[in-house]
Amino acid sequence: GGAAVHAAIDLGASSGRVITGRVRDGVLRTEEAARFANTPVTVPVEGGERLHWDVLSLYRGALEGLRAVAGSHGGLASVGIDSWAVDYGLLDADGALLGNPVHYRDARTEGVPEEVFGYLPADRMYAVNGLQVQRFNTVFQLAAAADDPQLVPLARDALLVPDLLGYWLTGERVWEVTNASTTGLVDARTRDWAQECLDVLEGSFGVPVRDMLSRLVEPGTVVGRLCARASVGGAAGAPLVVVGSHDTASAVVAVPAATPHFAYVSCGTWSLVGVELDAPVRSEESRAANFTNELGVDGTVRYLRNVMGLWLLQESLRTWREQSRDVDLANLLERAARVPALACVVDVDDPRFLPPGDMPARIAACAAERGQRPPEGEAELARCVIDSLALAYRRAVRQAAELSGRDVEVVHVVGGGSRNTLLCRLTAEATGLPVVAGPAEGTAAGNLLVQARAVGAVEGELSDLRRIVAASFELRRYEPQGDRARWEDAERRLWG
Ligand code: ADP
Ligand code: LRH
Repeated sequence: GGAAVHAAIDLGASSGRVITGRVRDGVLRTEEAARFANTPVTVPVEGGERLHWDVLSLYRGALEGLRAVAGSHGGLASVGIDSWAVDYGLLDADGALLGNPVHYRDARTEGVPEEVFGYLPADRMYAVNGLQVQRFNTVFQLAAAADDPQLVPLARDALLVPDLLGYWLTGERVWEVTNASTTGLVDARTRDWAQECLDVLEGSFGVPVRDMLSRLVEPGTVVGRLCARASVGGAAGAPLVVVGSHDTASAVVAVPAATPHFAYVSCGTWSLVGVELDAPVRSEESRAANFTNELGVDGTVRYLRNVMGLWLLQESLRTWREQSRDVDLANLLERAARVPALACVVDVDDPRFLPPGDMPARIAACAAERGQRPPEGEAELARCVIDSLALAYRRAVRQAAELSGRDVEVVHVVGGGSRNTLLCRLTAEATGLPVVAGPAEGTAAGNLLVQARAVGAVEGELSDLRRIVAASFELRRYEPQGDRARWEDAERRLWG
């Protein structure tokens, strides 16, 4: 009995999970019902290789989780789905999936932004979509795939990953707008399609993209009900709520801020660092700093920069494992905390770090290029990554505040990285601002609260949802202590 149970399907780059939640007396109680690996797969193609998401295994993990929670709760009040941004599946005329979605870290988009800017210059594009240039933005992926026989003429529809799963569960095809805003195809002011960007794909690349899009929907919309034929067991009939289906949009909903004067670090595989605004910033300075205007829940704009994130550490751990050195994360971080600070820093956003591969070797090479002694051993390497991340957060928080005119008094760290006490402590020191860490499952919390509100289980604005988050999770506060000047020195070492 009691409050209705909502289920969030949250697909992160490092794992997928099904998390249930119910709201009672202003408190959200969550429970992790299922967690499954998200392991990309590389396969050979003519003249090279391609990196794919294993989307069917993710769907299976989600289905198993849904069936289990619906069974134990006697049904579900609602379901919502979020995932990483930009990637899509293609459907044929029968609505069948064409191939496996390609991973944004695949090499096929190398050099493609420059090619697209030959038709629509970067400043014109930014004036419309307000998006930072990342070679994996959907607009560049579609341009890169223009000659792919699965795209033209076979594909009739494209759906972003959460909307693809939503289609399998309900039969409804939509484009959720926060996630759509990461594609490069949406106008950041109107929250509608950016005709100039669609034109360039159609006119210059021959990709009939308009035929492949469905209606844009705002978070909080019920798009359909889970069909029994999707093998969802007792979850059949539950409403599917379109939430902030971009994981970062859901994470920002769950920032437990008590004032508008906050910056956030949504800290997982990526670190998304920025502020929340009412309107996009499309100045030339903003474009030069590669800040992005992604759309948020309730008409907001997520003004942020992508920082390469804990990917650097994850991929180092994977590299070591491949070399038969199994390193435990908690132990590694303890050892890293004892390594002297800022001995070696790298620009974490160096594009060479984007693809999978030997990460410690790439980090060492970047350190050496700057005349630094490269990290030796695992603890020094981890320390270099964490110092370098804190340094990048310092710069991004300051630039977000300067470029948007928003005063920032506190930095909220949400996501798995909020559990990294060394990183949080150094972020406070580097930014000179208090850091509030948690919730670690912020994305799922934001997903659940937008569902709960859509079906009438809670009401209010973002500030009300944030009050619920603050009351529901244990948060840790880090005061800015230590020597700020050494961060200034390190910043000069990297960026002059
Ligand atoms: P994503 O959504 O991109 O899959 P998460 O938000 O789940 O990422 O964050 C995963 C990261 O969080 C891991 O790579 C790890 O660095 C960090 N993390 C998770 N748990 C802990 C922990 N107990 N201590 C330190 N770091 C942690
Ligand atoms: C984080 C994230 C980020 C995007 C990236 C592709 O998971 O959604 O916001 O830029 O993945």
